[in-house]
Amino acid sequence: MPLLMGVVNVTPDSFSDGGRFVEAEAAIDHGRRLLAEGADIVDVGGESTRPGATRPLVEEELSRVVPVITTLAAEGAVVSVDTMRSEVARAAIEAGAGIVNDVSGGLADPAILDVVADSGASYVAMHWRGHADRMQSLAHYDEPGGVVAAVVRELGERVEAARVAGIPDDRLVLDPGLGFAKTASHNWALVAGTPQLHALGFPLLVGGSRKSFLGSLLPGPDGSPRPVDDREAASTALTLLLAQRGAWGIRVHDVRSSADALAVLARLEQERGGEPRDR
Ligand code: PMM
Repeated sequence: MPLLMGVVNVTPDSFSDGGRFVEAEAAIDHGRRLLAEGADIVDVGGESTRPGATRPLVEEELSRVVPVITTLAAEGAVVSVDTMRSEVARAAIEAGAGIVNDVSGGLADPAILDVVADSGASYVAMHWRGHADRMQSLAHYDEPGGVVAAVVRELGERVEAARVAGIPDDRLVLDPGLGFAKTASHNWALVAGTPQLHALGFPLLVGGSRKSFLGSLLPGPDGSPRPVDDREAASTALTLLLAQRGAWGIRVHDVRSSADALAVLARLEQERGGEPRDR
């Protein structure tokens, strides 16, 4: 069964004026809950990468994530840090993070690859073409083979960069980056294209939970996309099919529903005597 990576966003909560300590405590509690619900990894991030988001200062990002990582790692959790910045990756590893989840695959701050290489951490290289303020203008995939061929080629380049920096292959995970410089149909093509992604020869992490392509799949009577907080059943369905397609890890907001779905699949596989899955 794939690993479940539970999302812990440490971004300012507009409903709370309790300041930094309250924000960290809320994130730590949330992380603990996700672990209790069956998360294998908690992914702690201090920068929103939603389309159009602006970037926090590096000091701001550090002060958001480090206390949360320190506490959760000290309690024995496997923690990944969701960052594109080498300074944040370094501090996070010192605080106990075992995985650096870089949505830019080393393109935003190439020094992050050296930081990872010098540590024992694993590295998730996601497919990315540019920061959130301009990424939707980069969603063009005109080469033969379309988005799947382009993502395979561009992820292959990130593998080379990681190798040059000295990151061993057995510490590398790849991610097609659903929603990052991708339209809804690009995302579906990538979900359907997992066999080509697997052919790169690395474990695959996929994050589709609550993303807008699920919202546009499920429009309301007036044609407007399903709101973000009402995409859970579709997110769970996606977990199940990514598991059947051989994903190594699945990044989700609601761990409980995905863990339940994986329990159903595991039980069926047990019944079938471990027959290989369809990809
Ligand atoms: N998506 C988001 C943030 N980090 N990391 C990986 N590896 N893969 C993803 O798809 C991914 C990510 C953005 O999603 P959110 O704003 O819903 O957390």
